[in-house]
Amino acid sequence: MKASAIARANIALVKYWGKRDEALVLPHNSSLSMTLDGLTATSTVEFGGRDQDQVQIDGRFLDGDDLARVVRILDLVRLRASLDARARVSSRTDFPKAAGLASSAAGFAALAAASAWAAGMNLSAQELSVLARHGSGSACRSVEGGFCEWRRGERNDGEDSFAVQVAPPDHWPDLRMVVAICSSEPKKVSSRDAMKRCVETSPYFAAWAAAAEAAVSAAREAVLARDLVALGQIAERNAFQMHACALAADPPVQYLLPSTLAVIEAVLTMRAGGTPVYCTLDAGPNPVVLIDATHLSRLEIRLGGMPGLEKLVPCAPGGGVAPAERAVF
Ligand code: 2P0
Repeated sequence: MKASAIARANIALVKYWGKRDEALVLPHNSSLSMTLDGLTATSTVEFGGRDQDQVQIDGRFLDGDDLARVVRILDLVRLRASLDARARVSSRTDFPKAAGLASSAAGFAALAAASAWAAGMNLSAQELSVLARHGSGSACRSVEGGFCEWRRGERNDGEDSFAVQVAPPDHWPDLRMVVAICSSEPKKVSSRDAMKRCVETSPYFAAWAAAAEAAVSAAREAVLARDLVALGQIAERNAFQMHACALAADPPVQYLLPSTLAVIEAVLTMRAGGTPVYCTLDAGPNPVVLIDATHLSRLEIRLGGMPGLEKLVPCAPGGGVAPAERAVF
């Protein structure tokens, strides 16, 4: 009744931003992401031997809403496995949380797999993706490696809302997503609250969702063709559209720092100078730069020493959830 899983973060090239059903975590639009080879979360789950669920992340015991999100996954697993036992859960992440990096995606993908395996269930990738989605929307895209498309689905019960792999990691091994860490402080407004505010108040929300839905098939074709120029244009435009939608919310959702804009400016300048380089930006101040591995050192030189830029974290395409070699406990 004990199992451990490792999963990796993903960064969206076409973003998920806005829920049509908050309880079931169903998105308004489909999205497409790359699973990263670094930035991992490991989760160990053990059922039995206690009278209530106990959950730790990086040594901290969860309570309130954070605990409820994990218990929701455990409850779904217990229901499906006809299991009554409470669980001990402990997860460990190797990157800064709540800094615009998708730690919840890796964490909930690892949790979904570890809890299903600990309950003795051998679920398909699709079933794990649905399960992970209940914890955090973007987690459904970290179940598989490489390039994944989360299809929004049409059903009210969410059973057709899961991610599928578009291409495995070795399809495009030279693509890099370079996380430019401008701040590793927790963000002021969570993605969950920010996207809710956008759905409810941004006059641009409908336009955002329609444009993002249309961008997914174009992004899929660009991934399959390994076309960095096409993919970069789609991803960059999509990220700016998401932030435009967020800035137009009431009150505005503003994640950008001066150093965020400086990195974006540097990327635009490099591109004007002939280097194929693009950026995307999640719900936080840390731009993620898309570039081919052969041009990585050029980027590092260009951004090196930039005020306010803490660190560059280059990531290649990574794998999906897998049994962890070392348990957290
Ligand atoms: C994404 N983000 O597609 C987008 C882009 C942030 C910006 O998915 O409320 O932590 O738990 O479903 O998955 C972050 O949102 O939100 C996210 P919930 P989640 O990666």
